[in-house]
Parts: sequence; C-alpha cells; structure tokens
Amino acid sequence: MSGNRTFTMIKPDAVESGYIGAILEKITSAGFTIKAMKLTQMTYRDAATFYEVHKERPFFEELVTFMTRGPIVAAILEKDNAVEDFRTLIGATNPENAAEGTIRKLFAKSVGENAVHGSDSDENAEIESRFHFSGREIF
Ligand code: IDP
Ligand code: MG
Repeated sequence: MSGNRTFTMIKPDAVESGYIGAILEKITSAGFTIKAMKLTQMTYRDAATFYEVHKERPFFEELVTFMTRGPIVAAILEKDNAVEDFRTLIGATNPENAAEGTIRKLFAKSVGENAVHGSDSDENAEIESRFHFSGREIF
C-alpha cells in the first residue's frame, strides 16, 4: 500500500445519528477515493486491540465501550498526502477545538464521541487497514 492511503471509521455516534451519507459526501468532495468500505461492528476484543496504544489512558474503557456499542463504517481512502489531508478534514479530537467546516466540528458530539477516526501516520494507516480488510476487499 502506498503513502497515499489512509484509514477511517465513521464511529457509532455518527452512524446512530444518520450521518453516514453526509460524512461520505464531505470525504469524497474533498478529493478522497474510497478503495474499500464496509458497515461492521467491532467486538470488545477488536476495539481493545485497535486502540491498544491508549490502554493506559483513563478514557480507555469508555472508548472501547463506545466503539463497540453499535455499527461503524470502516473505509480505506486514497488521495495525495492522504493521512495529513484527512486529519485536516476531520479536525481536532475535541470538536470544541475543531476548525469550522471540519467533519468533527459539524458532526461530533464530544471529545469521546467524535464522529470519525483518521490514521495518524502512513504506518498506522496500513496496520489499521489490514486490521479491518483482507486483500481481496481492497481496490
Ligand atoms: P484522534 O482520534 O484525534 O487521533 P486520540 O488521542 O488518538 O485522538 O484518541 C483516540 C480516540 O479516543 C479519540 O478519537 C476519542 O474517541 C477518544 N478520546 C480521546 N481523548 C478522550 C477523552 O479525554 N475522553 C474520552 N475519549 C477520548
Ligand atoms: Mg489517534
């Protein structure tokens, strides 16, 4: 996988609120191409593994409980400079600090229930993509 891909999840809060279509519209309008996508639900073990880097943080249990409470949309996105440009498109972790027009400013409820995930490096984009998708699901 090249450095022009990133991985995203539309999180349970945004799926519950009916924002899948609106968020995908923001993503594709910003020039990202969808290379893989599915509606799925993470198990406790999936989410604990995915967010293992945060396991010592005080919000870890809250995060895993939140991320497993309903379906998510997982997707691999392609664009030049994908990781950085997608982090700009989604905005700061806490929607109160997110720039106007960003996905989190528009759709997030709180620092925890913040509508979308975006990989923070090319290396993590690849690890996270492989966590959710097998080779034949990726275009
Ligand atoms: P990021 O998603 O912007 O990269 P991270 O610091 O990697 O932010 O945190 C991962 C996720 O953990 C956040 O997207 C959010 O859902 C959750 N989270 C981060 N900080 C807090 C917090 O203080 N309380 C509750 N949940 C949090
Ligand atoms: Mg992160």
